[in-house]
Formats: sequence, C-alpha cells, structure tokens
Amino acid sequence: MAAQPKEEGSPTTDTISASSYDEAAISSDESQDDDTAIAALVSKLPTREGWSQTLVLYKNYWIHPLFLKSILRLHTSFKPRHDDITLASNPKCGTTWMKALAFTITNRSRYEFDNNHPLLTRHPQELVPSMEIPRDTNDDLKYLEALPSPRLLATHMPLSLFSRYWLVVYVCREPKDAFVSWWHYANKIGGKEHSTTDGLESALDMFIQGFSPYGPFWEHCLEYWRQSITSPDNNVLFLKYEDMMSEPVKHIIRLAAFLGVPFSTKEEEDGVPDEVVRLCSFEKLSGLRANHTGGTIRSHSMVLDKSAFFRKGMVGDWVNHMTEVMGRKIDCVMEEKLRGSGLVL
Ligand code: PAP
Repeated sequence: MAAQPKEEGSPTTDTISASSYDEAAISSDESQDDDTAIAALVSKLPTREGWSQTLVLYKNYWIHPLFLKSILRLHTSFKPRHDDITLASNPKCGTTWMKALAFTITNRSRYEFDNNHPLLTRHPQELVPSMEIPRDTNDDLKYLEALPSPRLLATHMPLSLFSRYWLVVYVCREPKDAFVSWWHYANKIGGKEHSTTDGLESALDMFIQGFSPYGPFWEHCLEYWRQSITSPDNNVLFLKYEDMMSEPVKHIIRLAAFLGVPFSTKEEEDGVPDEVVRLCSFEKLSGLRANHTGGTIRSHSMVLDKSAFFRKGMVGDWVNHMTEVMGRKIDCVMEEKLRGSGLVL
C-alpha cells in the first residue's frame, strides 16, 4: 500500500450557485493561520436555514459553520502522518459502525474479545475521534497531534476539502435510508418537532436540492468513489453499508487487508472475523450500557445523548417513512447524479 499524500483538490463542479460566494477573497484569507481570519472568511459565505442549524456553503458543500471553522483550522495546523487511517462518510451512513470495526480490527493484538474489550465500556464515537470536532469547549484540535501512531481518525469532510490524506475508508449508504436516519437525528438535536409528513417532505426537498449537512450527498460519495477506482495508490477503500450488512465477514476481511492488518489463515479458521462482526453488530453495541445510559457525547456546542447514534440499524427503513412517490424523487436525482460514474447505490 504505497499511499501517497494528496494535495488539496479542486472544488466539485456541481450546479449549485452562490452569488455572494467570493472565491478570491476566501483563498487569500485561507492562507492566514489565524482564527480571526477563519471567522471572517466563514462570515462571508452564503448561508441557508432549514435544518436545525444554519449551514454555510463552502466550495460547493453545505457545512455547519463550527465544523467548517475546524476544517479550515485543520488545513493550517494538522500534520498528517504516513500511517494515519481516516474513516470518512456522509453523515448517518455508518460512521459509528465503521469506528467500532476499524478500532477492533487494528487493535486485535492488544485487546482480546473478552469482558475487558474497550468497546464494551466506551462509545465508538469516543474511541475514534472525529477530526473536525474539538474535544473541549475552547475548540482546540491540538489533541489530534498528541494521539499515538497509528492514528485512527474519522471525518465527514468531502475529499476535496482534505489538505492531505494517506489511507481512507469511505462508507456510503443508500441515500433514502441515510436521509431518514439524518431526519430522525436532526429532530433529536434540533429540539424542534419535525415529525409530521410535511416536515419530512420539506426536509426531503432540501436533501434532493443538495442542501443537507455536508451535502450535496451525491457529490460527497462521487468524490471518494472516483478516487477509489482511479487512484494508482489504492488509498481509498469504498464500502457500502448495505453490502456490509448482507455479507459482513467478507467485507471485514477486505477492510483488514486494506488497513494493512490482514487476518491470517489461522485467524480465519478460528472465526476471528466473525467475532469482530458480532462485537461490532448493531444488536451488541446498541444493547451496551456504555452506549445508551447516562452519557453524552460532545459535538462542538452540542451535547448529544449517547443513544443518538443507535436507532434501528437496518436496510430499507425508508419505506416506513416515505411514500413510493417520495422514494422515487430521491431515486430520480440519484440516477441522474450517478449516471456514467459506475457507482450504484
Ligand atoms: P454519524 O454520522 O452521526 O456519525 P452514523 O454512525 O454514521 O452517524 O449513522 C448512524 C446510523 O448508523 C444509524 O442508522 P439508523 O438511523 O438508520 O438506525 C444507526 O442506527 C446506525 N448504526 C449505528 N451503529 C451501527 C452498527 N453497529 N451496525 C449497523 N448500523 C449501525
């Protein structure tokens, strides 16, 4: 795996227009390693309301301003290491699951699958930090530098907003299920009641327009997909939630090989990949006290209940929320956006 660092990519060529988007002003601000400059830059960006939080448009992606500030800070302060592993995804596509899997796979020589395994007492979101989420209230991302190598990190950042990366595992999910999962989560964190059919339909329209956190959803997937199939360095592994649900052991074996810690024949014969699957399954993790009782996870200014990351963990839950016509609306956009890319979701 001779992965090469990638220089910052160019913005996607989506059709979203942003009349007040001043690329030149932003580029010059970006070079200043200074929170004030970042704040000034973000304050100039187009904003839009609709979800529980206002989002800003940066290089064709709609991002929460606090997360964007972190991303811009990472551009100047984050020092990638050649053995970093980054777990990337659109929101609600399986990050928590992937964090549990990658942590368990890469630490399996350290931790037995017994009662002392860290996953039994700590939330996957705590075991693997999200790059753009500071650990404390002063927005400090310096703790990332203090983490021992090899670092396991996660992000919802689009690929084109990375300044550099080494190995990336991207997990993608069928958009209708990802949307429904996000909608439930937004209701929880938003503290507003969106749960009427109208609420869901208007959220769906925003999602389809590409206006969702870290959206447009399809461009986010496509950037990683294209890199996964074209990079001569083979440094992006593109996985799908649905494939992992239907054949978990097969994909866990693939994942371990990509991460540079393949299962030995003996481990496979002993059923180690099956044990990883069991330990990280939705049923197991969602049933643990550590993941639902008396605890919270910080996400910038938000404090989330630990259970917010576990809801149903199933494929096809969208049918319980949307009419066929609504589902078809997403499918049509998806077909149009993915046409010719070779990506099927
Ligand atoms: P994030 O973007 O906030 O990090 P993320 O973990 O990507 O969230 O997505 C949460 C979804 O993954 C939830 O889906 P649902 O709303 O459709 O149920 C959650 O239930 C699901 N999930 C969490 N852990 C697992 C797991 N171990 N296996 C399968 N799905 C899981």
